[in-house]
Amino acid sequence: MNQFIYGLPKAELHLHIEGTLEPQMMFDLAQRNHLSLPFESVADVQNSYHLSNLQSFLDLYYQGAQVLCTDQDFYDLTWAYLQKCYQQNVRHTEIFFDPQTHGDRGIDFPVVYHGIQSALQDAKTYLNISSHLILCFLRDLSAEAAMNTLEQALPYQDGIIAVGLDSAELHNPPSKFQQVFERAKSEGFLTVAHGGEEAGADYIWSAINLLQVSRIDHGVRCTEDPALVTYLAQQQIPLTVCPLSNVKLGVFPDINSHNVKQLLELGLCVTINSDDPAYFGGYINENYLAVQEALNFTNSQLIQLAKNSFMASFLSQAEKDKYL
Ligand code: ES4
Ligand code: ZN
Repeated sequence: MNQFIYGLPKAELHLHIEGTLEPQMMFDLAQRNHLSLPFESVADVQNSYHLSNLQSFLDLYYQGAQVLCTDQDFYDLTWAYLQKCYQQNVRHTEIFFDPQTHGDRGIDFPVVYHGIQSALQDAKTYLNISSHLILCFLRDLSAEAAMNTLEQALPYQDGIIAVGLDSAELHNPPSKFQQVFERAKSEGFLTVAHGGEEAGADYIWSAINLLQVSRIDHGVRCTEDPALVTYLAQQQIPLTVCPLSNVKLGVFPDINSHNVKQLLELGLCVTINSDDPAYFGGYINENYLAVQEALNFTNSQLIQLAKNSFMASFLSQAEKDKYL
């Protein structure tokens, strides 16, 4: 089974590049940038990861991201993730980045962008891995700050396919960003949004109706509203599900209770992804393996999940057809 999952060609559609910062790299980059960390050792970092909900994770994630300073740092971070993709037969990846996490501590947009983008270009050349970049707005910051970030991104639009919404979901509904997303769409960006992770089905509805998203990131709480499940199935609006993340952050009490198999069997276009693999205990194959062990997918269901990942991607139809 392990080999079967490893061998499947996959696309990853829900991956925060800052969430791939492994403790060893956190230490290396802190040293390179002459920054001190509140940890004694790599093991100490791992032991500090007591995650209980989204906010407890975000606090660690934003703290960790502070070691990322130069374009080389962003290159090294991204390149390490892309090597994982190569090892795990991820042929295409759509990566979120959070420019506000860096801009707010004086790291300018072009530094972040160029570091990530040059690793993506090298991955195409040397690893034959294709990619897209998705700019995420931090939804706990203001709509004005998001608009400002969008304006900073306009000169780099050729390399950014979509905008998304991440960070603390509760009390930060999609409606807060309706104008920003309208501007983004008018500039030619596609849209996605996290939804139905911490908050309920109403946030998924408003991401669809107010932000016209192409996909919902997470979306697992859609089952609280049968009419929404029917709509997602009919419209084949993809959900980018992240099983290990959901268990670590208490969205489900354990992996056996995860609803990803139920969603697949209800006819939804669900995909499996890793979210923040350095924090949640595994990259994409570990996510596939965890749900396979707990929920017993058939081989054809596993193939369906992998095909869904290409179908739900922002590749052109001709590029998708190579994998379907
Ligand atoms: C995130 Cl799991 C998750 N949810 C919301 N925002 C995020 N940013 C990074 N990981
Ligand atoms: Zn996420």
